Amino acid sequence: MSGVTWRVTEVVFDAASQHAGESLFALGNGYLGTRGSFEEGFPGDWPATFIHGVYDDVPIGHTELANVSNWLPFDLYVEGEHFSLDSGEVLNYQRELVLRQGLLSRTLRWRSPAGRTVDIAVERFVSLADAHLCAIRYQVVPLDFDGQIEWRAGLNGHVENRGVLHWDRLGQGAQSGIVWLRSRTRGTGIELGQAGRLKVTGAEDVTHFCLDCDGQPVAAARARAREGRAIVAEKTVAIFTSRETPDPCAAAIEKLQNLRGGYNDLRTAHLAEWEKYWAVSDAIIEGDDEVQRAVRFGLFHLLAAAPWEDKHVSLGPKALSGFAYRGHVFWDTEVFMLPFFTLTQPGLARNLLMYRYHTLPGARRKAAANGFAGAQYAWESADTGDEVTPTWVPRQNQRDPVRIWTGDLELHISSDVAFAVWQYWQATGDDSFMADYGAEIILDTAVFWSSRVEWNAEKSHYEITNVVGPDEYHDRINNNAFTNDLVRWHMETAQQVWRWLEQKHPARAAELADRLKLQTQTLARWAEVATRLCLPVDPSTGLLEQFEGYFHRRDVNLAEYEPRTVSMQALLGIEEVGKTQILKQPDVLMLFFMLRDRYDQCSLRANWDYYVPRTDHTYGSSLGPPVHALLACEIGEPEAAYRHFCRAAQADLGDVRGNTGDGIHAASAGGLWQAVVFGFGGLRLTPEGWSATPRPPAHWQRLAFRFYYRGKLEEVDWRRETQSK
Ligand code: IFM
Repeated sequence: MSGVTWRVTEVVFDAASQHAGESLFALGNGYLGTRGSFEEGFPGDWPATFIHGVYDDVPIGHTELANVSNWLPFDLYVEGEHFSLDSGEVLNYQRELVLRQGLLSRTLRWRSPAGRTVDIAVERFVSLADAHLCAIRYQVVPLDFDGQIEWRAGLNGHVENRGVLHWDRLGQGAQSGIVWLRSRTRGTGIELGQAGRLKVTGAEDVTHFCLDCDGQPVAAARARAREGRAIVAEKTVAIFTSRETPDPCAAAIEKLQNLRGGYNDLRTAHLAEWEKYWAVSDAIIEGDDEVQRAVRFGLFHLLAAAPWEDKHVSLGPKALSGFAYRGHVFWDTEVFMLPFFTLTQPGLARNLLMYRYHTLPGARRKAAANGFAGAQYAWESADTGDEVTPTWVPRQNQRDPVRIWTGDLELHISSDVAFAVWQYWQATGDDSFMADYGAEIILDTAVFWSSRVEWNAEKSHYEITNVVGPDEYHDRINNNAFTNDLVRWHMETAQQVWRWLEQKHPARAAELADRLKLQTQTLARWAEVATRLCLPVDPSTGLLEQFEGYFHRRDVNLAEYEPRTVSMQALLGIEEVGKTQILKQPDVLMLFFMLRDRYDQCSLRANWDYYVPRTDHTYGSSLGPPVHALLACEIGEPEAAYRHFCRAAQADLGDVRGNTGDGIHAASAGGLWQAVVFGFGGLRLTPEGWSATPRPPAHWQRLAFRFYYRGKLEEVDWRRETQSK
């Protein structure tokens, strides 16, 4: 049995927060993710299953992960009365996600409108041992009657992405107790095949039959149940797409036909895989159960969504748990989530980076379309790597749409990806990845920057104008300190990578030199850009100006707007907030987060003191709090560190921004881990080795985590009692 910090439990179902519950209780297995909707449905629910890479066209947002046919439907009829939480009487209720095991369960006692009482226990999982299998076990105990129990276990093709229909149904049917459904995405032509079957045990007189409802084939069973005796139904579903096999429906049917054993066997194999993940990836915090649970909750969702087979897909800001951001991939993955994978599951990190390698053609198309050389990564990326950020989006209750500039101008993404490649290489020592894939990413994005920077003859320096930095409250700005300094790092690093490649892998270097048109002058140019790129810094204090003219924007005392329940952007409006110094999320401080070793404490202090009071911490971006938590540890402000950390920990479990229903905040989850390990754990990785100087909050009794450094599994295990001896 797992303890309380491994469980997310709900003891009262509140229909008003059902969408948040669907996100919190989502399951995933690196291939697909399914929201925590109820098997029998509930009015207004948003059930969804997303499969990595199954994108389809959509207006405005270009493309989105298409919600696939729902494999959950499992309806119970008690003497003909349909069980649902909005009918009859719910006498007790508990829903629980066991993070350690990837199991979602519900136990409840229900009295039907006609007065029959049953105990219900439903458990489900999406198999981590076989990504194409999902299973549900449904137990019923009649408490005050003998009578007929019927289950209908369906595959529901009537699904949508919030009003957008993505599927053409190609066929459905039943054979030897297995029901199946075939469909195809309308724009991208990806075929989906699902097959399901139902098995009932613990009752006499069981009749299995199939129903052929339009778009919803159903495997059903009817049985006589006796008072006090448990009767159990098991639904097993297999899912494939044409991304893996030419005939996904045949593959799904075959998978079920060849399956040996039942629910318990599948469950055992599934649990064993989760054990393997946690053996390395867990971060242990003793003395603070709430925080421990939140950290594990975040890691669960990251692990649940990380692709372990597919090297052409990546993680969106909601992982596979919700509709928001349409499954597009942002810098959230490389900067916030990836370090967790790089250090604890390097194979998964490599897959995620391979997605960036495979989408280089899209990045090259973007650079070329903008008149630049090399590769310019999309701010929002999907299957091909082409830019899929919406350009104009409708505003609620307003006539005019709003222009979204991030796709055009949030350029730092190209260096964020390069940074993640470098970090991965430094931590793993995976030279073959670097030579075969990583170097090309770093070099071709450097080629892009070299053509993008502008020479200002008057000031005799390079600059980068008209950009958006991490703080999206300000757009179309010049010389964003974060972007410029990251580009400086990028130009320096590209030279290093190039020299390494020439020395260690000369054939590959020659091939890339030819293809990317790299010459001796290219390197000299990178060196020049690195030294002469402008960075607005006050040399006496180390204070960086977020962008040119930032200090002249209106300074606002955020305390004057308290208490509030919405972001400063919602309060002041997009245009007005842009005229102030208010930040949506750390921008200059992101430099200190990412390039910690390039700055000293004095300069961190100056920038911390300036920018923290001007940041919209609670209702700005969820990416901010973990960054502030980590930096507060660095600067020696334990109380602030813990305050920001708790804010990050509550992002979903407390539904701080009221948008957990749209999907969990995966970047915040990855940032939380970084705050634990690099912040409170004080882990530092250098080319010479690693060190850790833990500085946990005063009430933590233990902080322990594992990580791979250059192929070796390492451990930090700090305990308060050993410290005080
Ligand atoms: O990538 C982030 C960005 O930094 C802030 N807006 C939301 C995006 C997706 O999480």
